[in-house]
Amino acid sequence: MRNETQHPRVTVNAMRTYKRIRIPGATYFFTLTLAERRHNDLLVRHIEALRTAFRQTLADHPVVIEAIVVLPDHLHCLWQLPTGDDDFPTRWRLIKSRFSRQISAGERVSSSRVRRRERGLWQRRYWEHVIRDERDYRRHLDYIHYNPVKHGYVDDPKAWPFSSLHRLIGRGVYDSDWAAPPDGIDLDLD
Ligand code: NI
Repeated sequence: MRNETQHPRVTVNAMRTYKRIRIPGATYFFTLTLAERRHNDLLVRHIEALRTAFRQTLADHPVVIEAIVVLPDHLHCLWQLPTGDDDFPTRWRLIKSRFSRQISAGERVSSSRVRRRERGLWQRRYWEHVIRDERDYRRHLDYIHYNPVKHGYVDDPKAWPFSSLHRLIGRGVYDSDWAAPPDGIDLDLD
């Protein structure tokens, strides 16, 4: 995974065939994607299962979710990790498996099939990026909230229900008429 940050406390952990840069207390942008993307709307169809997986995981391993958008087959979010904590891989592993287990349980399939689906529902790899500065933060914030328009689901970002845009408009981070991508959205991240 590519990361352009420079930081004195960087530790690089070898994970299988690639490396992740882990910085305690940093803010990260993540993209997680289902393995099967064609005609797959599992994440929004089972949004309550996804919320439960997040809630259970973050209860024991808190993060500040600065922003999030859930699309039918992938999600993007910005997390701020607690001071001294760099363990996002554990959090994502738990969220992914807890979501998968709820879906599998609901579909009453054989236990071997459940195990296969639990492994295979999500892409094993995910994208992470350490936020470098305010400008980088804002770019990724806007990227997240514009994403439902980028992917063609809605014309107005506010029309997408599974997004933190509404919450951030409420807090005054965005104007209530925010709709068009400002100059900053030049990211090509899916
Ligand atoms: Ni996307």
